[in-house]
Amino acid sequence: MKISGIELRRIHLPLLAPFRTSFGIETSRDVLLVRVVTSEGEGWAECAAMSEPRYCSEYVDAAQDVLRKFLIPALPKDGVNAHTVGRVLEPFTGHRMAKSALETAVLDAHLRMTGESFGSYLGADRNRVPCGVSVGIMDSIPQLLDAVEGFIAEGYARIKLKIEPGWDLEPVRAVRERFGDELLLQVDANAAYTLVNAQHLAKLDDFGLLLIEQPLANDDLVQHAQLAKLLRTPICLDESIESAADAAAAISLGACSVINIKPARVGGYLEARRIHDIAHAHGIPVWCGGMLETGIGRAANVALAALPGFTLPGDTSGSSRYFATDITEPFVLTDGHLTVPTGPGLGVEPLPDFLEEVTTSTEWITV
Ligand code: SMG
Ligand code: MG
Repeated sequence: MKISGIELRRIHLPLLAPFRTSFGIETSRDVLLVRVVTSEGEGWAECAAMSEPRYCSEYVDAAQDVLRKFLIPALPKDGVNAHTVGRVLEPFTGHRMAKSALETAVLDAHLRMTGESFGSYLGADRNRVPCGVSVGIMDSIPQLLDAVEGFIAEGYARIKLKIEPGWDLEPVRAVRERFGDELLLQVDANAAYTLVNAQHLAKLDDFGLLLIEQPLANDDLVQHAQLAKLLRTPICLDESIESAADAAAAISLGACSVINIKPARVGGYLEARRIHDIAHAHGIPVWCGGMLETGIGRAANVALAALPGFTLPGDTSGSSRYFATDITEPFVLTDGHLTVPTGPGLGVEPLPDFLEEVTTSTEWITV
């Protein structure tokens, strides 16, 4: 496969409702799309980087910059596939979301050429996946209960509540009391606490949560291991796990007993599958995280979520949880599940007219 060039396209999509986490509020998405044009056809991917470096150090302008200046120029002229992309990008430190987008677009082009779907390529063993929904921090408990009630009515298989100091025990208690012990419920702190808060976090043990996600700072593996000894609620790591090596370290330290796998955070779907394999071999359940993706990113995430080790519902919600109109055919929740696309590659593509409508810039880079 020979790459002739790569288009970096920015789109702007308003979110249907603001999404508040412990690190900030997202009201719209400024998404970088990567389109690889090869001798055999095209491939698409979405870069998960947000507008500001809050969830992690990457942000969308920087991702476009590093792709333009370093990552795309490093690609070989010919004979490129997803594995070679990973290898040639290895010397560049960090920038995993940018790397993931490039590798995924090349993989999509390759799979469209061979006619295989992402799910089949990655090793999916199911044709649909149960889905959860991540519920942001709200202004009041009644507002939160209304939101959760709506998601349960839509059929979501589990609820994740975003928490932060001052918005933790009360919202969890209120949701438990209102919706009962059967509801699959978990929380995500996005690194908002320190080990000093251990006694407070231990009070969450009373609520039968599936897990607490990323309570402490991203680089605090050792302290997560200490916290794990003080809580009955299982600790799940998100931000802390940037590679298969990180996953192996976290598991052997006892820093987590569950892993949220986000392909973008770890540099792509190949590394995501390695993490899945390591976790599966250790009996550590994994689930697929989300970065408020459009249908392009969602398609690949849903395929990954169909691998055998993904035993917990992911943050792979339907398109209508995010956008009035998605840039692909929408992903629609049916009976709490999304269907794994079966067409070649991602199995979805942007709808051309709507894509043009939401595009804010395009840049063409000849390879
Ligand atoms: O895609 O539904 C989604 C969002 C899921 O909560 C979610 N993501 O830490 O897991 C997480 C956050 C990171 C993105 S917040 C802007
Ligand atoms: Mg998280």
